[in-house]
Amino acid sequence: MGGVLGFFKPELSEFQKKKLMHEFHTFFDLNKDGKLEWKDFDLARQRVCELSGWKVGTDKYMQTQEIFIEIWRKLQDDGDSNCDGVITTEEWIRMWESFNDECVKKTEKDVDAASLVPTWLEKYILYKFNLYDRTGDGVIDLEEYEYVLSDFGVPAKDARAAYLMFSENYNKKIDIEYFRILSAEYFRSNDPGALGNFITGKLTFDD
Ligand SMILES: [Ca+2]
Ligand SMILES: [Ca+2]
Repeated sequence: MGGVLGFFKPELSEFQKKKLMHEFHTFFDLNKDGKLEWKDFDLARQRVCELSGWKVGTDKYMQTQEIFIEIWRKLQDDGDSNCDGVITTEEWIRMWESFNDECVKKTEKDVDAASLVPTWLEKYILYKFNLYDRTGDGVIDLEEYEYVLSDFGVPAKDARAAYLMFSENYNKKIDIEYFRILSAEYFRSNDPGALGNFITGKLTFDD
């Protein structure tokens, strides 16, 4: 939206930072030690294989491993500014600020800057979609969404309320195209009315 109006601030708002920190703590920092390392991605990799029933040595298992190594490597390139193998919360926010800053420069070229995401995040969004889409029919339904989020500690009633919001009362199918739009809004948008704000099952960022 910012891109359309040609007005896009390089600094992140408190609202944007809260969304990013929520994502960091809930979905990325899986061992809950307050920092991101390969360990967290290795846990995510194991979790997706377990949830999907992919056994060690199968093609799916190997592919998942490659995808997670790639996501972590690219995220480290972008975010681990002191190259110590750890992404702290400060580095995480700084990475998003510099990405935001890069996007501001692109608005001059008529790009909708608010919909841009880093390349590692494109891969992460795809992983997340596949994690939710348990039956593999190309659409995330309410049951799948609720089930996967419960694994991350999100209460079922919050998951249901969030789904109702971003699916616009079940009128919109949550396919990969729509999921990508919602995810980009979550990570990038400063619009409190963006439906993508609800994609993680968190209903408010006022606290
Ligand atoms: Ca961690
Ligand atoms: Ca670091």
